[in-house]
Amino acid sequence: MAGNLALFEDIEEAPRVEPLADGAIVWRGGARTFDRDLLAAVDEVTAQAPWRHLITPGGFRMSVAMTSCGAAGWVSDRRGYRYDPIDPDSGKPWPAMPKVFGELAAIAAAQAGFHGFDPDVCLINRYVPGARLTLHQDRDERDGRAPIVSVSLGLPAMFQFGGPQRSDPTRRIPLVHGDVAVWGGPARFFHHGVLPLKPGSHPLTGEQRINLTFRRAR
Ligand code: MD6
Ligand code: FE
Repeated sequence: MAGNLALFEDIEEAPRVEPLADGAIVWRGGARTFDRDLLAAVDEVTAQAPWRHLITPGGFRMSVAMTSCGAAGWVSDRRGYRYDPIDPDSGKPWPAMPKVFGELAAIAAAQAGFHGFDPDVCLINRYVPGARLTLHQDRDERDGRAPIVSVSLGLPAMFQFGGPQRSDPTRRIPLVHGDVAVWGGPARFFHHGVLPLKPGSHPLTGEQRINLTFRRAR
């Protein structure tokens, strides 16, 4: 019996789509077959545009480390948050978006009914235990008709998903390695966040969670 159970634990479930809200889904396991390629591509990006902890316009250091690739990256300074085509740390354009990134993002968006998604920017976040992202909206992108596609790799996280108002009730959705959340259409500007990451280790990423978020920003 124990042997049979051990065998079951090795069988991975097929990816499946879970509805979250009108315009929002979680595609469970959707990125799993790409995981090694995605993580190798993250290493290529961070070799050119290393992880950094942004300082919020209010002067706080973010617990999440961040970098970007594509036509612009997410930057923050005394002037506020914005998408910038130049990485302020290198003075050069951000690394190009790896091919596997764009392909996965388009497939994932289509699972939620957003066909032809062609992201121009990917923000890459690294969470270590304790790192979190407070409830916020993604509303600085030029094209709000395009969805946000968010890929989870490594350690599991508890995602918070609310509504159009900050005060709307939030749901807690566990996101594990390979899960892809998509929100667009009526859910495009819904509040969301990530609760403090719990300690742990993942075979592919070690003691961290990597999140890729794709958008049409410029
Ligand atoms: C997540 N990320 O890490 C969700 N938003 O699961 C985000 O909501 C996010 O990673 C704006 C910028 C970068 C992000
Ligand atoms: Fe966000």
